[in-house]
Amino acid sequence: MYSRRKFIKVSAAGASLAALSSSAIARSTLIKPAANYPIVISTWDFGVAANQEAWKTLGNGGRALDAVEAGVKIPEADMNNHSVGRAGYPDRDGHVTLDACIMDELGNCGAVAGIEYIAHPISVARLVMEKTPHVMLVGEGATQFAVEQGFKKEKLLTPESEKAWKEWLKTAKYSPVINFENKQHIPGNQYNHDTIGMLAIDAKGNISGACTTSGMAFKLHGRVGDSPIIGAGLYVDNEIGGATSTGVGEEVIRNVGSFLVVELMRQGLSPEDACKEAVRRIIKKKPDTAKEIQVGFLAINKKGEYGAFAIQKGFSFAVCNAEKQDLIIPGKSFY
Ligand code: SD4
Repeated sequence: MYSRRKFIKVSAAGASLAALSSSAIARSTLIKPAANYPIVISTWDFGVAANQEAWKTLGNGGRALDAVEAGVKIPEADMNNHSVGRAGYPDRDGHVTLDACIMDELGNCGAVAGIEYIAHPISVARLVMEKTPHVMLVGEGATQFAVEQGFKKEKLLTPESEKAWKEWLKTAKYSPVINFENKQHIPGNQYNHDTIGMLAIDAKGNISGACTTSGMAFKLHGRVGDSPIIGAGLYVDNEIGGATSTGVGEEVIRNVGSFLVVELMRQGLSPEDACKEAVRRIIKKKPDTAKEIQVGFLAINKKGEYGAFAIQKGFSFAVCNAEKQDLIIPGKSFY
């Protein structure tokens, strides 16, 4: 565990580093030295376990990038989580296709979309970032790359997921359930969507983020949501902050949601107000659609302040820092 003394020392070093780099930043976003980090936040209450895993890295002075990768691998591996990773629900044709992206403090990023047979898409996304000249690999090419990198190719469709898919096929009605992420424990529920988006600031004040999902359950084969798209499902600017999203990805992509949230923070909005404004734009563009769906944004700024906002009530997020490792906060919403 990270000692309080060491924490203060490293935080102070991080804050002065941050202050140094702030000379390049617009005046409105000048950073006050603050000891609000290390910190990690993530979407939904299942983010608690993911945050705690990330904290093992952050609390020991590790890098935010390593923390977010390790953190989101927890729901990716969770056999009870039917919307992220291994046990994710399949698409309309019975394929489990996963989307993920990752972004670091230097603006490096990597992503995979529609990857099949690989349980940890976030780690493949990281290798796309680190080992290729590209940002995103999709479908078979992404799987091929993963196998070349030593990932195990395995069948991901679990008997439970297959059963749910066959049940869904009886009506084959595609209608995302609002806040499905919080309802997974309810037997017989309709399973439609879920994502973990995670943002961390390490002791040096550096920000990274990760986002991973199986996307909307029973989607068309080949459908890609916002989660692996840099700027939509995730965006990090180390001078300003980071943002991530959850919910119906099409509406997030239309508004380049996470990039928008970061840009709004650059203009001086608090994380919560920036998320609120991004949600407001989604509602304004398609008010009727918005009544039927959920979209939530989560953001953190360079000072370690965080906030969230969603279309519908029921969105929550998890926070972990030196003081408390299992905080769940209800997100505010318009409806
Ligand atoms: C998607 N945004 O594929 C994802 C799904 C999601 O909470 O976030 N669900 O559109």
